[in-house]
Amino acid sequence: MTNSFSFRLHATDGRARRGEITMPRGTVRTPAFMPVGTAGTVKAMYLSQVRELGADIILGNVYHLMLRPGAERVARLGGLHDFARWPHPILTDSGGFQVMSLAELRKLDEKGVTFRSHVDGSVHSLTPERSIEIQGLLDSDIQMQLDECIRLPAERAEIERAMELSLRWAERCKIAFGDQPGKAMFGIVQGGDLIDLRIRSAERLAAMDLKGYALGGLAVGEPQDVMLATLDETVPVLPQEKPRYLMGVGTPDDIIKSVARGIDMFDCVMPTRAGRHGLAYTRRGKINLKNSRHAEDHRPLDEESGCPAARDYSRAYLHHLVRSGESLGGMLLTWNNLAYYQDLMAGIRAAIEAARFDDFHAEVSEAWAKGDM
Ligand code: PRF
Repeated sequence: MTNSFSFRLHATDGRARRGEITMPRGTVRTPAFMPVGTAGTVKAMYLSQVRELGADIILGNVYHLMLRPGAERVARLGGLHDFARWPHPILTDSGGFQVMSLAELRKLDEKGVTFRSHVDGSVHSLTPERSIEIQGLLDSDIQMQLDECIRLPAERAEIERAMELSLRWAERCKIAFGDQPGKAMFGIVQGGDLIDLRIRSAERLAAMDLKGYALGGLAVGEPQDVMLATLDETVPVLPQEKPRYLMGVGTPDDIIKSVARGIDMFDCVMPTRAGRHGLAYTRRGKINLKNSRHAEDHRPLDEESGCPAARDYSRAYLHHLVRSGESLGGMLLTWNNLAYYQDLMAGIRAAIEAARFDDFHAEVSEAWAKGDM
C-alpha cells in the first residue's frame, strides 16, 4: 500500500469525472458518496454492512466526538478507526458547521468559536488549530479546515465577512496541519450565492495548493438552480488535478446534477436520517412507508435490488415496523437507502467510464419520474 495521498483521474465525460483517491488506509473511487458516521457510527448500521454496500470512506464529526467521548480519549483508545472498527479511510468535518446548527450560546470571532455543548451545557472552544489537532487525535485521513458557513438568504456584507474569515482560517489550518504525506487537509470555498465572492474564495484557496477542495455553504436554504449555477461558475476555478467535495449534499437528483458539474465527493445525512423516519429511496423514487396505502402491499421495495432490505421484505411489513416504532424498521430502511445511494454512485462511475453519463442521467431521471405505482 502507498504511504502518500494522491488523486488520479481515470476518465472524464463532459465535466463529469471518474477518479481515484489513494491513501494508506485505502482507495476511494470517485464520484463517491460518504455515509455520515457523526459519532463514530453510521446510525442503525453495522460498519461491516456499510462496507459491503460499497462505501470506501465514511465521515465523522469533530463537534460530536470532541464532546463525547472526547478527542484525547479516542486517541488513547487507538484512534477512531480502531475504536469504531472501520479500518478504511475516514474524512472528518471540522466542527464549525455543526457548532452553528447544534450548539447553544455561540460566540464567533477571529480566534475561533466558543459554544455551549448541546449534550451537557459545558463550554468549549474551537479554533482552526484546535480543530486540526482534534482531527489528528482522531487520526482522520482527510481533514477539513475550520470555516464559517452562512445560511441563505443573507446580506452580501455578512457572506463576504464569513468568506474572508474562512480564508484566514484556511491559512491557519494549513500551518497547523503541516506536512503529513499520507493524509490531506481540504480547504472549503465559501461565498454564499454570490459568484464574485465564490470565485475569489476558490482562487485564493487554489493558490494555497491544498490537497483537495470542498464547496461549503450550499444546500443551506437556496433553491437547487442557485446551487447548480454556483457550481457552474465555481468548479472551473478549482484545479483539475485535485478532488472536489460538495459538503452536505444531497438528494440523488442533487448528486447526479453536481457530478455533471465536476464534483467528486459527497456526504449527506439524507439516506440514513430519512431511513429512520420511514422514507425509502428506490430506483423509482421515494416511498413513504408511513403511508397506510402500504399496509397490505406484498411487494418489496425493489425486487431487482441486490440489497436484502430492498428485495426480501414486503412493504406491508416495513409499514408495520415503521408504524410500530420498531428499531428494525429504521435499520432496514437505512440499509435500503445506503444501498440505493452506493448503487447510484457505482452506476455514475460506470457511465462516466463508458462515456455515457448523459444517457445514464436521462435513464435514472426517467425512472424516478415514472414513479412507483
Ligand atoms: N462547512 C462545513 N461543513 C459543512 C458545510 C459547510 O459549509 C455544509 C453546507 N452544506 C455541510 N457541512 N465545514
